[in-house]
Amino acid sequence: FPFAQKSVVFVLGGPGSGKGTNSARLVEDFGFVHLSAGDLLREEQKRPDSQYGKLIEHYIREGLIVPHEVTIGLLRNAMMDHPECDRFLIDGFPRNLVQAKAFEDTVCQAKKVLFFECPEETMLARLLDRGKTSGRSDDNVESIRKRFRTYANDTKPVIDAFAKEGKILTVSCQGSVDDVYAKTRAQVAELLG
Ligand code: UP5
Ligand code: MG
Repeated sequence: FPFAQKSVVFVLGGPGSGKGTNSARLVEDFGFVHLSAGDLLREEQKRPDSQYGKLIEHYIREGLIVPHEVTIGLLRNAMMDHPECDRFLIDGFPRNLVQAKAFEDTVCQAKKVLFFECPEETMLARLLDRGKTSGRSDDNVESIRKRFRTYANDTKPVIDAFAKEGKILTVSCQGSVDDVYAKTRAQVAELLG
């Protein structure tokens, strides 16, 4: 499977910054395949014969980063399920520098990184609101605080590293869903030419 010929855009930003919401709309407008690392981990966790179920459950509730071999394996398999597609949005990954290097060494380089910049208080409000109906084990105040800590300690350095490579496209998450998506769409339209 020729990963090197694929065009991969990482979608990063803090918990609740709008990665999933905007990725779903980019799929409609630009024909990306959207792979959320978190969604893939939650699906794997639910699979009755998964050897990783308990481990994933623990890491997600604690806001910790699942060992990258697991996540990269899921992402590779999901990419191979779409041999016809040459554009992938990889959402919520890589979350630390080790994961970033492992993916770029063994799968492929990212073309660009979409970064949703969002203040913590906005993310907190959105996640607590979503938590009323999401059923996600990590949409509660304690888990959200832990997710923020992991984001600041481990994921921000990934964004800084990609910024040094000139790969970051920043979108402010302030404004309505439609406003934020309009800014996102414009950045991606320019990227794809
Ligand atoms: N919303 C969105 N945009 C809005 C706007 N402009 N105005 C008002 N409301 C807006 O959005 C969050 C909520 O805000 C929604 O209710 C939405 O309607 C509203 P969403 O688009 O879902 O934001 P997103 O950034 O996708 O938030 P998510 O909670 O998915 O981010 P996380 O990064 O926390 O979650 P993820 O699923 O990526 O990861 C979960 C866990 O999995 C991690 O904490 C970690 O434990 C584990 N994980 C790994 O270990 N490794 C990985 O590589 C990936 C994940
Ligand atoms: Mg998400």
